[in-house]
Amino acid sequence: MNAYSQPAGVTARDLLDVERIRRDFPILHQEINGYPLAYLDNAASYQRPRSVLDAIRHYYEHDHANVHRGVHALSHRATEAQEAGREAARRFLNAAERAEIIFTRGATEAINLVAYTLRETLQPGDEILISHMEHHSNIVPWQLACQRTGARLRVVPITRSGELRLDEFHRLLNRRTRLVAMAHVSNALGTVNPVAEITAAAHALGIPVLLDGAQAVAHQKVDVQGLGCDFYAFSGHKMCGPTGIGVLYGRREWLERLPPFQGGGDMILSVSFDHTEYNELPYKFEAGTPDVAGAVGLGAAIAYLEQVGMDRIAQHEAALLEQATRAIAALPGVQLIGEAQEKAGVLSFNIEGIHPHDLGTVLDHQGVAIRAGHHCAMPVMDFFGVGGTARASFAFYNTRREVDQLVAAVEVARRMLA
Ligand code: C6P
Repeated sequence: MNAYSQPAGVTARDLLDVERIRRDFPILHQEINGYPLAYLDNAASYQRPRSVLDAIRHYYEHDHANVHRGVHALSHRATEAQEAGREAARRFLNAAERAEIIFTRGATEAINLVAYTLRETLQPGDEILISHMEHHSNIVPWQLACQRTGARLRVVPITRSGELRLDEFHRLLNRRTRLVAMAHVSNALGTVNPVAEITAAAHALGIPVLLDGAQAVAHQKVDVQGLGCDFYAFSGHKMCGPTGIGVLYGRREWLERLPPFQGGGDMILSVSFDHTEYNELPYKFEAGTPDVAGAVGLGAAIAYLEQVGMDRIAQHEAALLEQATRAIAALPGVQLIGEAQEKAGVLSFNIEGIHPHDLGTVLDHQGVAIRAGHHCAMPVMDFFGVGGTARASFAFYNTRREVDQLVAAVEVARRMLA
Protein backbone atom coordinates (compact mmCIF):
# COMPACT_ATOMS: atom_id res chain seq x y z
CA MET A 1 0.00 0.00 0.00
CA ASN A 2 1.20 3.48 -0.81
CA ALA A 3 1.33 5.71 2.29
CA TYR A 4 -0.78 8.24 0.39
CA SER A 5 -3.64 5.81 -0.12
CA GLN A 6 -6.18 4.66 2.45
CA PRO A 7 -6.07 1.04 3.57
CA ALA A 8 -8.98 -1.07 2.30
CA GLY A 9 -11.94 -1.17 4.66
CA VAL A 10 -11.24 2.23 6.20
CA THR A 11 -14.21 4.57 6.32
CA ALA A 12 -14.57 8.26 7.13
CA ARG A 13 -15.93 7.18 10.53
CA ASP A 14 -12.47 5.85 11.43
CA LEU A 15 -10.75 9.21 11.01
CA LEU A 16 -9.47 10.92 14.12
CA ASP A 17 -11.43 13.45 16.13
CA VAL A 18 -8.51 15.88 15.91
CA GLU A 19 -10.25 18.80 17.61
CA ARG A 20 -10.87 16.65 20.67
CA ILE A 21 -7.29 15.35 20.60
CA ARG A 22 -5.93 18.90 20.40
CA ARG A 23 -7.63 19.78 23.67
CA ASP A 24 -5.16 17.36 25.33
CA PHE A 25 -2.17 19.45 24.13
CA PRO A 26 -2.02 22.77 26.03
CA ILE A 27 0.97 24.10 24.07
CA LEU A 28 -0.87 24.03 20.74
CA HIS A 29 -3.31 26.71 21.85
CA GLN A 30 -1.29 29.89 21.48
CA GLU A 31 -0.59 32.63 19.00
CA ILE A 32 2.81 33.27 17.46
CA ASN A 33 3.32 36.72 15.94
CA GLY A 34 -0.43 37.29 15.96
CA TYR A 35 -1.27 34.02 14.14
CA PRO A 36 -2.53 30.74 15.57
CA LEU A 37 0.44 28.43 16.04
CA ALA A 38 0.72 25.74 13.35
CA TYR A 39 3.31 23.39 14.80
CA LEU A 40 4.73 21.44 11.84
CA ASP A 41 8.15 20.55 13.25
CA ASN A 42 7.20 17.19 14.69
CA ALA A 43 10.10 15.28 13.15
CA ALA A 44 12.38 17.40 15.35
CA SER A 45 10.26 16.94 18.48
CA TYR A 46 6.63 16.18 19.30
CA GLN A 47 4.47 18.07 21.76
CA ARG A 48 3.15 16.34 24.88
CA PRO A 49 -0.43 15.66 25.94
CA ARG A 50 -1.54 16.65 29.43
CA SER A 51 -1.57 12.98 30.53
CA VAL A 52 2.21 12.81 30.04
CA LEU A 53 2.78 16.08 31.92
CA ASP A 54 0.45 14.88 34.71
CA ALA A 55 2.18 11.50 34.99
CA ILE A 56 5.58 13.16 35.45
CA ARG A 57 4.20 15.64 37.97
CA HIS A 58 2.41 12.89 39.88
CA TYR A 59 5.58 10.85 40.01
CA TYR A 60 7.61 13.71 41.49
CA GLU A 61 4.84 14.73 43.88
CA HIS A 62 4.15 11.23 45.25
CA ASP A 63 6.62 8.50 44.31
CA HIS A 64 10.13 9.80 43.68
CA ALA A 65 13.21 8.17 45.20
CA ASN A 66 16.20 6.39 43.73
CA VAL A 67 15.45 2.99 42.20
CA HIS A 68 16.70 -0.52 43.02
CA ARG A 69 18.67 0.73 45.98
CA GLY A 70 16.32 1.45 48.86
CA VAL A 71 14.37 -0.77 51.21
CA HIS A 72 11.76 1.95 51.74
CA ALA A 73 8.33 2.44 50.19
CA LEU A 74 9.18 5.32 47.87
CA SER A 75 12.15 3.48 46.38
CA HIS A 76 9.91 0.48 45.69
CA ARG A 77 7.32 2.74 44.08
CA ALA A 78 9.91 4.49 41.93
CA THR A 79 11.28 1.11 40.82
CA GLU A 80 7.79 -0.06 39.94
CA ALA A 81 7.09 3.15 38.03
CA GLN A 82 10.26 2.73 35.99
CA GLU A 83 9.52 -0.91 35.24
CA ALA A 84 5.97 -0.01 34.19
CA GLY A 85 7.51 2.35 31.62
CA ARG A 86 9.74 -0.47 30.44
CA GLU A 87 6.78 -2.84 30.14
CA ALA A 88 4.90 -0.21 28.10
CA ALA A 89 7.88 0.06 25.73
CA ARG A 90 8.05 -3.74 25.45
CA ARG A 91 4.36 -3.87 24.56
CA PHE A 92 4.67 -0.94 22.14
CA LEU A 93 7.45 -2.66 20.17
CA ASN A 94 6.12 -6.19 20.74
CA ALA A 95 9.47 -7.25 22.18
CA ALA A 96 9.54 -10.77 23.59
CA GLU A 97 10.59 -9.72 27.08
CA ARG A 98 11.17 -6.66 29.26
CA ALA A 99 14.86 -7.51 29.62
CA GLU A 100 15.31 -6.60 25.95
CA ILE A 101 14.33 -2.96 26.57
CA ILE A 102 17.33 -0.79 27.55
CA PHE A 103 16.63 2.79 28.59
CA THR A 104 18.97 5.33 27.00
CA ARG A 105 18.99 9.12 26.62
CA GLY A 106 17.53 8.77 23.14
CA ALA A 107 18.04 7.21 19.73
CA THR A 108 21.52 8.73 19.47
CA GLU A 109 22.75 7.10 22.65
CA ALA A 110 21.03 3.82 21.72
CA ILE A 111 22.93 3.63 18.41
CA ASN A 112 26.18 4.68 20.10
CA LEU A 113 25.70 1.92 22.67
CA VAL A 114 25.68 -0.72 19.93
CA ALA A 115 28.48 0.91 17.93
CA TYR A 116 30.69 1.24 21.00
CA THR A 117 30.17 -2.29 22.33
CA LEU A 118 30.19 -4.03 18.95
CA ARG A 119 33.47 -2.44 17.97
CA GLU A 120 35.32 -4.73 20.37
CA THR A 121 34.53 -7.52 17.92
CA LEU A 122 35.42 -5.61 14.71
CA GLN A 123 38.60 -6.28 12.78
CA PRO A 124 40.32 -4.76 9.74
CA GLY A 125 38.44 -5.85 6.63
CA ASP A 126 35.08 -6.12 8.39
CA GLU A 127 32.27 -3.96 7.00
CA ILE A 128 29.37 -1.97 8.43
CA LEU A 129 26.60 -1.30 5.92
CA ILE A 130 24.50 1.87 6.22
CA SER A 131 22.57 3.93 3.65
CA HIS A 132 22.96 7.34 2.04
CA MET A 133 19.82 8.62 3.76
CA GLU A 134 20.96 8.18 7.37
CA HIS A 135 20.78 10.82 10.07
CA HIS A 136 24.24 11.74 11.41
CA SER A 137 23.40 9.66 14.51
CA ASN A 138 23.50 6.55 12.34
CA ILE A 139 26.66 7.57 10.47
CA VAL A 140 29.16 9.06 12.91
CA PRO A 141 29.07 6.28 15.56
CA TRP A 142 29.93 3.76 12.80
CA GLN A 143 32.65 6.02 11.41
CA LEU A 144 34.18 6.16 14.89
CA ALA A 145 33.95 2.38 15.21
CA CYS A 146 35.58 1.91 11.80
CA GLN A 147 38.35 4.43 12.51
CA ARG A 148 39.31 2.61 15.69
CA THR A 149 39.21 -0.92 14.28
CA GLY A 150 40.16 -0.69 10.62
CA ALA A 151 36.70 -1.83 9.59
CA ARG A 152 35.13 -0.22 6.51
CA LEU A 153 31.95 1.82 6.27
CA ARG A 154 29.93 0.96 3.17
CA VAL A 155 26.99 3.04 1.99
CA VAL A 156 23.94 1.90 0.01
CA PRO A 157 23.08 4.63 -2.53
CA ILE A 158 19.63 6.16 -3.02
CA THR A 159 17.59 7.13 -6.07
CA ARG A 160 16.53 10.64 -7.17
CA SER A 161 13.11 10.00 -5.65
CA GLY A 162 14.78 9.28 -2.31
CA GLU A 163 14.42 5.50 -2.19
CA LEU A 164 17.01 2.97 -1.19
CA ARG A 165 18.76 1.27 -4.13
CA LEU A 166 17.79 -2.28 -3.19
CA ASP A 167 19.84 -3.76 -6.02
CA GLU A 168 22.90 -2.05 -4.52
CA PHE A 169 21.94 -3.15 -1.02
CA HIS A 170 21.96 -6.79 -2.13
CA ARG A 171 25.24 -6.26 -3.97
CA LEU A 172 26.97 -4.61 -1.00
CA LEU A 173 25.74 -7.16 1.55
CA ASN A 174 28.41 -9.83 1.83
CA ARG A 175 30.21 -12.18 4.19
CA ARG A 176 32.46 -9.36 5.47
CA THR A 177 29.39 -7.35 6.61
CA ARG A 178 29.24 -7.38 10.40
CA LEU A 179 26.10 -5.24 10.80
CA VAL A 180 23.45 -3.50 8.71
CA ALA A 181 22.34 -0.19 10.30
CA MET A 182 19.45 1.57 8.55
CA ALA A 183 16.77 4.16 9.15
CA HIS A 184 13.28 2.73 9.33
CA VAL A 185 12.03 6.16 8.19
CA SER A 186 14.28 8.94 6.84
CA ASN A 187 14.02 12.24 8.72
CA ALA A 188 15.04 14.38 5.74
CA LEU A 189 13.03 12.61 3.02
CA GLY A 190 10.21 10.81 4.82
CA THR A 191 11.05 7.57 2.97
CA VAL A 192 9.81 4.40 4.68
CA ASN A 193 12.43 1.75 4.00
CA PRO A 194 11.55 -1.91 3.29
CA VAL A 195 13.08 -2.98 6.58
CA ALA A 196 11.52 -6.46 6.73
CA GLU A 197 13.08 -7.30 3.36
CA ILE A 198 16.41 -5.78 4.41
CA THR A 199 16.40 -7.79 7.64
CA ALA A 200 15.50 -11.05 5.91
CA ALA A 201 18.32 -10.63 3.36
CA ALA A 202 20.87 -9.81 6.09
CA HIS A 203 19.76 -12.71 8.27
CA ALA A 204 20.09 -15.10 5.35
CA LEU A 205 23.83 -14.38 5.60
CA GLY A 206 23.80 -14.41 9.43
CA ILE A 207 24.26 -10.62 9.65
CA PRO A 208 22.54 -8.66 12.46
CA VAL A 209 20.38 -5.59 11.70
CA LEU A 210 19.97 -2.35 13.65
CA LEU A 211 17.02 -0.14 12.72
CA ASP A 212 16.97 3.55 13.58
CA GLY A 213 13.30 3.98 14.45
CA ALA A 214 13.49 7.62 15.59
CA GLN A 215 11.12 8.77 12.83
CA ALA A 216 8.98 5.63 12.68
CA VAL A 217 7.55 4.89 16.10
CA ALA A 218 5.09 7.79 16.27
CA HIS A 219 3.71 7.16 12.80
CA GLN A 220 3.06 3.45 12.42
CA LYS A 221 2.79 0.27 14.46
CA VAL A 222 6.24 -1.25 14.97
CA ASP A 223 6.63 -4.95 15.73
CA VAL A 224 10.27 -5.86 16.31
CA GLN A 225 9.55 -9.60 16.39
CA GLY A 226 7.58 -9.32 13.16
CA LEU A 227 10.40 -7.33 11.55
CA GLY A 228 12.95 -9.74 12.98
CA CYS A 229 15.51 -6.98 13.59
CA ASP A 230 18.24 -7.43 16.21
CA PHE A 231 18.29 -3.83 17.48
CA TYR A 232 15.77 -1.01 17.30
CA ALA A 233 16.44 2.55 18.54
CA PHE A 234 14.04 5.41 19.26
CA SER A 235 13.64 8.63 21.27
CA GLY A 236 10.80 9.46 23.65
CA HIS A 237 10.54 13.11 22.61
CA LYS A 238 9.67 12.16 19.03
CA MET A 239 6.54 10.31 20.16
CA CYS A 240 4.89 12.60 22.75
CA GLY A 241 7.25 11.56 25.56
CA PRO A 242 9.86 13.57 27.46
CA THR A 243 13.30 14.58 26.20
CA GLY A 244 16.25 12.73 27.71
CA ILE A 245 14.76 9.22 27.50
CA GLY A 246 14.85 6.70 24.70
CA VAL A 247 15.00 2.99 24.10
CA LEU A 248 17.37 0.48 22.63
CA TYR A 249 15.58 -2.77 21.92
CA GLY A 250 18.05 -5.63 21.56
CA ARG A 251 17.42 -9.31 21.06
CA ARG A 252 18.50 -11.16 24.22
CA GLU A 253 21.01 -13.24 22.31
CA TRP A 254 22.82 -10.06 21.19
CA LEU A 255 22.57 -8.18 24.47
CA GLU A 256 24.12 -11.14 26.25
CA ARG A 257 26.93 -11.31 23.73
CA LEU A 258 27.85 -7.61 23.88
CA PRO A 259 30.03 -6.24 26.72
CA PRO A 260 28.71 -3.43 28.99
CA PHE A 261 28.60 0.11 27.59
CA GLN A 262 29.34 2.16 30.72
CA GLY A 263 30.47 1.09 34.17
CA GLY A 264 28.97 2.24 37.45
CA GLY A 265 26.17 1.56 39.90
CA ASP A 266 23.26 -0.73 39.03
CA MET A 267 25.05 -2.51 36.18
CA ILE A 268 26.90 -4.82 38.57
CA LEU A 269 26.13 -7.80 40.81
CA SER A 270 29.42 -7.65 42.69
CA VAL A 271 32.57 -5.55 42.58
CA SER A 272 36.05 -6.10 43.98
CA PHE A 273 39.30 -4.52 42.85
CA ASP A 274 40.14 -7.74 41.00
CA HIS A 275 36.84 -8.59 39.39
CA THR A 276 33.36 -7.25 38.60
CA GLU A 277 30.37 -9.44 37.92
CA TYR A 278 27.84 -7.70 35.69
CA ASN A 279 24.13 -7.47 36.38
CA GLU A 280 21.49 -9.33 34.39
CA LEU A 281 19.66 -7.75 31.45
CA PRO A 282 18.59 -5.02 31.01
CA TYR A 283 20.55 -3.48 33.94
CA LYS A 284 23.93 -4.55 32.53
CA PHE A 285 23.53 -1.64 30.10
CA GLU A 286 22.05 0.91 32.52
CA ALA A 287 24.86 2.28 34.67
CA GLY A 288 24.01 5.01 37.18
CA THR A 289 20.76 6.53 38.40
CA PRO A 290 18.27 6.30 35.54
CA ASP A 291 15.81 8.91 34.30
CA VAL A 292 12.86 7.49 36.22
CA ALA A 293 10.54 10.42 35.47
CA GLY A 294 11.48 9.99 31.82
CA ALA A 295 10.43 6.35 31.90
CA VAL A 296 7.16 7.35 33.57
CA GLY A 297 6.52 9.99 30.91
CA LEU A 298 7.43 7.56 28.13
CA GLY A 299 4.97 5.02 29.51
CA ALA A 300 2.23 7.65 29.57
CA ALA A 301 3.08 8.71 25.99
CA ILE A 302 2.83 5.12 24.79
CA ALA A 303 -0.52 4.69 26.54
CA TYR A 304 -1.75 7.86 24.84
CA LEU A 305 -0.63 6.79 21.35
CA GLU A 306 -2.15 3.34 21.85
CA GLN A 307 -5.43 4.91 22.89
CA VAL A 308 -5.52 7.10 19.76
CA GLY A 309 -4.56 4.06 17.69
CA MET A 310 -1.48 3.71 15.49
CA ASP A 311 -3.47 2.71 12.41
CA ARG A 312 -5.67 5.79 12.64
CA ILE A 313 -2.61 7.97 13.26
CA ALA A 314 -0.95 6.63 10.09
CA GLN A 315 -4.11 7.19 8.11
CA HIS A 316 -4.65 10.77 9.32
CA GLU A 317 -1.02 11.75 8.69
CA ALA A 318 -1.10 10.22 5.21
CA ALA A 319 -4.09 12.45 4.40
CA LEU A 320 -2.26 15.56 5.68
CA LEU A 321 0.87 14.66 3.73
CA GLU A 322 -1.11 14.17 0.56
CA GLN A 323 -2.91 17.51 0.98
CA ALA A 324 0.34 19.38 1.69
CA THR A 325 2.32 17.66 -1.07
CA ARG A 326 -0.30 18.46 -3.71
CA ALA A 327 -0.61 22.12 -2.70
CA ILE A 328 3.12 22.85 -2.24
CA ALA A 329 4.09 21.01 -5.45
CA ALA A 330 1.64 23.20 -7.38
CA LEU A 331 3.45 26.42 -6.40
CA PRO A 332 5.87 27.90 -8.98
CA GLY A 333 9.58 27.15 -8.51
CA VAL A 334 9.10 24.35 -5.98
CA GLN A 335 11.45 21.38 -5.86
CA LEU A 336 10.28 18.48 -3.70
CA ILE A 337 13.09 16.56 -2.02
CA GLY A 338 11.93 13.01 -1.31
CA GLU A 339 9.18 11.53 -3.46
CA ALA A 340 9.34 7.90 -2.42
CA GLN A 341 6.35 5.62 -2.96
CA GLU A 342 6.21 4.83 0.76
CA LYS A 343 6.45 7.96 2.91
CA ALA A 344 5.73 8.99 6.48
CA GLY A 345 4.62 12.53 7.37
CA VAL A 346 7.62 14.55 6.14
CA LEU A 347 7.52 17.11 3.32
CA SER A 348 10.96 18.50 2.36
CA PHE A 349 11.13 21.14 -0.34
CA ASN A 350 12.95 24.14 -1.73
CA ILE A 351 11.76 27.17 -3.67
CA GLU A 352 13.97 28.48 -6.42
CA GLY A 353 15.95 31.55 -5.32
CA ILE A 354 14.93 31.33 -1.65
CA HIS A 355 17.19 30.13 1.13
CA PRO A 356 15.35 27.62 3.36
CA HIS A 357 16.29 29.62 6.47
CA ASP A 358 14.67 32.75 5.01
CA LEU A 359 11.60 30.72 4.12
CA GLY A 360 11.45 29.29 7.65
CA THR A 361 11.76 32.76 9.17
CA VAL A 362 8.96 34.25 7.06
CA LEU A 363 6.79 31.24 7.93
CA ASP A 364 7.50 31.79 11.63
CA HIS A 365 6.30 35.39 11.23
CA GLN A 366 2.99 33.83 10.18
CA GLY A 367 2.79 31.38 13.08
CA VAL A 368 4.02 28.34 11.13
CA ALA A 369 6.83 26.30 12.75
CA ILE A 370 8.89 24.20 10.35
CA ARG A 371 12.55 23.16 10.31
CA ALA A 372 14.99 24.59 7.77
CA GLY A 373 18.52 23.37 7.11
CA HIS A 374 20.34 20.09 6.57
CA HIS A 375 18.31 18.18 9.21
CA CYS A 376 21.49 16.42 10.44
CA ALA A 377 21.53 14.53 7.15
CA MET A 378 24.26 16.37 5.21
CA PRO A 379 24.97 13.45 2.82
CA VAL A 380 21.31 13.62 1.70
CA MET A 381 21.68 17.34 0.99
CA ASP A 382 24.92 16.69 -0.95
CA PHE A 383 23.18 14.01 -3.01
CA PHE A 384 20.42 16.42 -4.06
CA GLY A 385 22.92 19.27 -4.54
CA VAL A 386 21.26 21.57 -1.99
CA GLY A 387 22.54 23.21 1.17
CA GLY A 388 19.33 22.46 3.00
CA THR A 389 15.57 22.20 2.67
CA ALA A 390 12.44 23.53 4.29
CA ARG A 391 10.78 20.63 6.09
CA ALA A 392 7.20 20.45 7.32
CA SER A 393 6.52 17.35 9.39
CA PHE A 394 3.10 16.22 10.56
CA ALA A 395 1.66 14.62 13.66
CA PHE A 396 -1.77 13.17 14.40
CA TYR A 397 -2.80 16.40 16.19
CA ASN A 398 -2.26 18.51 13.07
CA THR A 399 -5.25 19.64 11.05
CA ARG A 400 -6.16 20.33 7.44
CA ARG A 401 -6.54 23.98 8.46
CA GLU A 402 -2.88 24.05 9.56
CA VAL A 403 -1.83 22.60 6.21
CA ASP A 404 -3.79 25.42 4.54
CA GLN A 405 -2.01 27.90 6.83
CA LEU A 406 1.35 26.41 5.79
CA VAL A 407 0.55 26.67 2.10
CA ALA A 408 -0.73 30.25 2.41
CA ALA A 409 2.37 31.25 4.39
CA VAL A 410 4.69 29.66 1.82
CA GLU A 411 2.89 31.58 -0.92
CA VAL A 412 3.40 34.86 0.99
CA ALA A 413 7.10 34.03 1.45
CA ARG A 414 7.47 33.14 -2.22
CA ARG A 415 5.99 36.43 -3.36
CA MET A 416 8.11 38.35 -0.88
CA LEU A 417 11.48 36.61 -1.41
CA ALA A 418 11.65 34.97 -4.84
N1 C6P B 1 16.20 13.99 14.13
C1 C6P B 1 15.21 15.98 13.17
O1 C6P B 1 14.84 17.15 13.21
P1 C6P B 1 17.86 12.14 19.14
O2 C6P B 1 18.50 13.46 18.91
O3 C6P B 1 18.79 11.15 19.77
O4 C6P B 1 16.54 12.22 19.84
O5 C6P B 1 17.48 11.55 17.69
C2 C6P B 1 18.48 11.44 16.71
C3 C6P B 1 17.91 10.97 15.42
C4 C6P B 1 18.25 9.72 14.95
N2 C6P B 1 17.74 9.23 13.82
C5 C6P B 1 16.85 9.93 13.09
C6 C6P B 1 16.27 9.31 11.85
C7 C6P B 1 16.46 11.20 13.51
O6 C6P B 1 15.57 11.88 12.79
C8 C6P B 1 17.02 11.75 14.69
C9 C6P B 1 16.68 13.15 15.14
C10 C6P B 1 15.72 15.33 14.43
O7 C6P B 1 15.16 15.34 12.13
C11 C6P B 1 16.71 16.20 15.14
S1 C6P B 1 18.20 16.40 14.21
